[in-house]
Amino acid sequence: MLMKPIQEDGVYILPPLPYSYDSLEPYMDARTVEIHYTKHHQGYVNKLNAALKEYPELQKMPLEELIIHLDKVPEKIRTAVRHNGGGHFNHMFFWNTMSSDKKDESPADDLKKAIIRDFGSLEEFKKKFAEQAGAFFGSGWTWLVMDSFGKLHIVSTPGHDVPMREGFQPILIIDVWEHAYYLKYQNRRPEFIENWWHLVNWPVVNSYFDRAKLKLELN
Ligand code: MN3
Repeated sequence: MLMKPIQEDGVYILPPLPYSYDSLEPYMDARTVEIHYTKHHQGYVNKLNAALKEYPELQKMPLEELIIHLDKVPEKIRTAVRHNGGGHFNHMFFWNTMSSDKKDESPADDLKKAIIRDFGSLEEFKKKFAEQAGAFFGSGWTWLVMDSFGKLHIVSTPGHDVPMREGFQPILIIDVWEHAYYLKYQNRRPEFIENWWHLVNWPVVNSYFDRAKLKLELN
């Protein structure tokens, strides 16, 4: 089951991971997944809750709205919400777009057509995506996104920033913070990215592509 924001009495809880810690082996090792999920991701959820503690009206806002419309968040907690709300959202998106069912599928026809239209070929897209993710300086994320005209782009965001603030809809994401790969790959981020392709959950990515079109009313 896909991860989505879950709250109990306004307090966010870490949703269950859609697979076991060891199920992304050998491309992503169990120890990395466990620490990433139980320490890093949990940490963002905890800090988001701490920031929202005194603001029941913000606890009621959908998480995505909260991190897009940071102007609605009081300045006192804005940075904390940006970092930790984004951290929670981005990690759920990341876990959801990977699968333990490593069949090496490819995108469904509609998405594949859009990728070929905007990047030339699936291979060229993968190459550009890997290059951008590999070259991104510091901690952040690389995304496949859709703009308001339906065109696909590869963008990177620092920290836990989200592309929706620039009007893009997210389709695919990779975590390029060192904590995502350091135990297994050390400084070899390009190797991590190359192996991560084996984990991409294309059926879910296809559903995010469809969702993006719906949100942008392009259907
Ligand atoms: Mn991470």
